[in-house]
Amino acid sequence: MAIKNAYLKELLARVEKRNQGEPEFIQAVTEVLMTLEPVVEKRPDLVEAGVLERIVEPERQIIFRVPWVDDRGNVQVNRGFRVQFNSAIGPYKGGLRLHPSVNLSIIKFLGFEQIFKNSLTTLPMGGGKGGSDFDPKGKSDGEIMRFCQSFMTELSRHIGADCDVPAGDIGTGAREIGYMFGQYKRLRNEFTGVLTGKGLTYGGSLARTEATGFGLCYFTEEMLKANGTSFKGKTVVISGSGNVAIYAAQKATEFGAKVVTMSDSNGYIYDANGIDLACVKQIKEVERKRIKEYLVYHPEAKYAEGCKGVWTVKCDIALPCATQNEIDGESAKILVKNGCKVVSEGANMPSTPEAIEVYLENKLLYGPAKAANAGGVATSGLEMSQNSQRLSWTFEEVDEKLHGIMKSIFKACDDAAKTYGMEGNYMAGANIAGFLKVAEAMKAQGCV
Ligand code: NDP
Ligand code: 2IT
Repeated sequence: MAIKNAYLKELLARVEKRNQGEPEFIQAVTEVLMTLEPVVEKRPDLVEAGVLERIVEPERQIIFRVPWVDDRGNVQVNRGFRVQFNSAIGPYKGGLRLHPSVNLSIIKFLGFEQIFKNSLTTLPMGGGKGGSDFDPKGKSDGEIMRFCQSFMTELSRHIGADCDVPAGDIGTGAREIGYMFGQYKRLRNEFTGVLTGKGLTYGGSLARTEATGFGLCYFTEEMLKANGTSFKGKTVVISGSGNVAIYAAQKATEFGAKVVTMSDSNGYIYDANGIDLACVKQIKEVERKRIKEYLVYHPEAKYAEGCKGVWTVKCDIALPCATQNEIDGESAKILVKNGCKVVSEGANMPSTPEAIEVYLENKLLYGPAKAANAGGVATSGLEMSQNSQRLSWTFEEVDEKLHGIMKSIFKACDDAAKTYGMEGNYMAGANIAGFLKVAEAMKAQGCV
């Protein structure tokens, strides 16, 4: 797929020139612009209002030094980021990624996608993302705490419950959010909902931990239902073994599927009997060990080094839940050859453009990340509502709201794809539906 519309082509060329050396960001923008062709043709008013030129440029980008002292008394320095991309429909909202691969390109691609994802949730949240190239692996609790405190010391100047509300992402879970929240409260002398994904004893929402994985399965079940099928009896391949992967595996299993793989950045496990999730939770959430440990509990399972091999396992449904560009064109072809009919994305941008081509050519049901993994941030939005009300809802209330939101996201994607002549292309549907709400808000608020 290439962009044909002259205006969009020229806009993309300008984005490429202005953001050289940022391949992930350019990849994310290219995909969105490509699918907006019919919108640009139907809505010259949005083009005239300069919405597209403005939406590809972050409102504000903050890059800062994060100094901290390790357990040996040595000074370490990391780089911190917060990209406040778009606030047309609400305060900036999006996670914080802690991973050695983090750079401006990665934070910008995530922040850009977050604009459309947050719009799809139906809740009033703008788009943002942040993080650091800090590697939490192998660090002591004390080191994690000192890093988080230093990171928040600078970040606290730029965020706030009505301005920008960060949350978790790769490498940032409840422990890290807790240390960051404590530091923010101490610095500002304010107990507010400035972060989501908080612990349940200090303002966190029930079901936030489960939300992204559960939401992914709720979205996928809707997509399957609309196409006359369901999770029941299907074999599912999942990558990753973190927050998203674990709760996707749990809900897919509850829906009657058999999950046979999970992975980490070292390799993957294959259990023909279906993954024992209690065991994965023990290894990952309690012991913080590698997925290979699964063999200690289940010697009959198989482990293979390298994470790409997970896509060679035969399945009906693939749920990538680890990281960006984890499925390339070659892996997509192997999935199709092995009979896979559905790819639904828990991770952000896990499929390369070549992989997406393969899905579309072979008429797979393809649930794009912006829609399929929006349950996490949607539940963060519900946490913000509870914090504002100073109330907390039951697990069942939050889960029911999440389920309703994921159904409405699927419907929005399906309807937009049909309205713009691309029935069944939920990627185009998600981009268009997410874009239109933000674009109307940007137009109404004038050139800001
Ligand atoms: P976690 O840190 O809990 O888990 C990440 C998992 O992915 C781990 O198993 C990790 O393995 C693996 N992984 C990370 N980076 C790589 C890599 N470069 N190569 C191979 N494997 C890798 O993160 P989450 O589960 O929260 O996030 C997973 C994905 O879901 C990300 O793309 C994130 O942006 C997205 N997402 C998360 C949401 C949330 O609410 N948490 C919401 C929406 C999307 P290892 O331990 O070896 O690093
Ligand atoms: O990518 C994502 O949507 C997240 N990491 C969750 C963001 C949030 O604010 O809950």
